[in-house]
Amino acid sequence: MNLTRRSLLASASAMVALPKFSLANTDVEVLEARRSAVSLVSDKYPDTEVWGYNGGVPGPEIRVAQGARIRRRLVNSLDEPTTIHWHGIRIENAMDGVPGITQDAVQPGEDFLYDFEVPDAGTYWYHSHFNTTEQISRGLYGALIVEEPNPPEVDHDITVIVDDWRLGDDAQIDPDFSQIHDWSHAGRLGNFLKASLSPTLTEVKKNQRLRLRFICVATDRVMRLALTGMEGKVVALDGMPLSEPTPLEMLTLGPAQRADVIVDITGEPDTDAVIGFVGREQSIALASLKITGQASLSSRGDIPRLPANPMKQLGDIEGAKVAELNMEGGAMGGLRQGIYKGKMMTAAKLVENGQIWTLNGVAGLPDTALAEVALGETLRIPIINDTAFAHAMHMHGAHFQEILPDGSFGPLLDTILIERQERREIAFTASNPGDWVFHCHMLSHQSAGMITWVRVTA
Ligand SMILES: [Cu+2]
Repeated sequence: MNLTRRSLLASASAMVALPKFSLANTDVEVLEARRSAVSLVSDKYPDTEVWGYNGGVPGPEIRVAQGARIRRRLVNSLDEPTTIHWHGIRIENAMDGVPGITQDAVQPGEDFLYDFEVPDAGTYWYHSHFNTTEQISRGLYGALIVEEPNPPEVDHDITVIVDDWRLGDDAQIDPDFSQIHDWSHAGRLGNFLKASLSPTLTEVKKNQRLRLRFICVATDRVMRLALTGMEGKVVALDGMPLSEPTPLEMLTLGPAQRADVIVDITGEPDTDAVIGFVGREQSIALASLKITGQASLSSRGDIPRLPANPMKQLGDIEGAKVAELNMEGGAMGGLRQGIYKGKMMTAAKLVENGQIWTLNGVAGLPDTALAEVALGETLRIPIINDTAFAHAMHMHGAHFQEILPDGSFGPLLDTILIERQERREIAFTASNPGDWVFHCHMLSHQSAGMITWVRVTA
C-alpha cells in the first residue's frame, strides 16, 4: 500500500465518552489505556487495532482554563506497564510520569492518580512514557489544551494532531518495533500520514479566522506542513506565545513539537483550503476544507499576539553553569564504544543490547545527571550533534531558550530540532525542583540510547 492511495484521507477522531471511576467522595475522570479498534484509514479498509486512551486515537482532548487543576486516573488495561507524561507542562516532579525516575510504572490492572495545576496557557499533549516507541506508535496520546482567560477572537479553534503510521496492507500496525535499521537511521518512519481535527471541520468561509493548534505526535518523522488557501502567522511554539508572531511559511515540526497559528481563509469560494504535508518527492493533502462562501466582504485585519504566560524568560547568562552535550552514534556515525549500564562496551556489544546512540559517551539513562543546578541558577547546554541524523531534544519540567549566534535568545521551547552535524546551545533558569529527563523525542533514538537527565535542587 503506498502513500498516495491513502493520502487524501483527512479525518476527524470520533468523540469518546469518558468513563467515571468512583472514589469515596468525588468522581475522577479516567484515562483507560487499552486495546481497541478504530477506523484509521478509511471505510475501504478494516479497522486498525490500536492502543488508546478510552478506546480512541487520539485519546480524549483535555481542555481546561489556565490555572485549573487536572485530575485524571490512569487505569492500565494493557498487558504491559505504562505511565502518562504531560508534555510541556510545568508540573510537579512526582506527576511527570517518567517510570523509574518520578514514579513506578503502573502495572497491568493497576491505576495511578495524576493531579496537578496547569500554570501556562497553550497547546500541550499527553502520552505514554513507558516503552514509548511502541506505546505512542500504537496510539497512546491525546491533546491537552489550556485556554487563555481572554483568547483572541476566532471563528474556529481547532486542534490538529498529525501522526505517521506504519501499516501493512491490512491497515494493521507493523508489530516489529525493534528494527536496528530504523533505530540507527531516522527512526521508525511510517507509510500513512494522518491529521486528526478536533472538533471536526470540513467547511469554512472566505475571511473566516481560524486558530489551528498543530501537535506532531509522530514517532520519528519531522513534519513539514504547508497551508494553502489561508494566510496568517505563527503565534505560539510548544505552547508558549511568541512575543512577536512570525509570518507563516513552511511549518516544520519535529516529533513532540507544537505550533499555534492564526490564519484567515483567503481562498475563493468553491475552492479548498488545504493543510498539506510537503515531502521530498510529493506533497500530500492531510486535510481539505471546502470554502463554501464568504463570511464578510473585508479581511479581518492584523493577527493578534497571545497574552504572555507567567514564565520567566532568560536574563543575564553571565556566570551560568555550562554542561556540554555530545551526541554520537547511529549509522555513519563512527561510534566505537560507549558506556551502558555502567559498563564500557564496544559498538557491537552496544548494538547487542539494543543501544546505538550515546550522549556524552553513555547509552541509556546515566547514573549521574548531566548537570545539577539549584533553583534560580541558569544552565547552559551546548549541544553538538556529531551524528548523521537530526534529533529532537525534549526537556521535561522546563521550557528553555536557544542562545542564538548573535547572543540573543530564541523563543521558549520544550523540544528543539537539531539537524545533523549542527551545534546549538540552549539555556534555562531552574525554577522547578526534581530530576528531569532530557531525551531525543525521536522515540527510536530514545529507546536506543539518547536519554539523560538534569537535577534541579530545591
Ligand atoms: Cu534522535
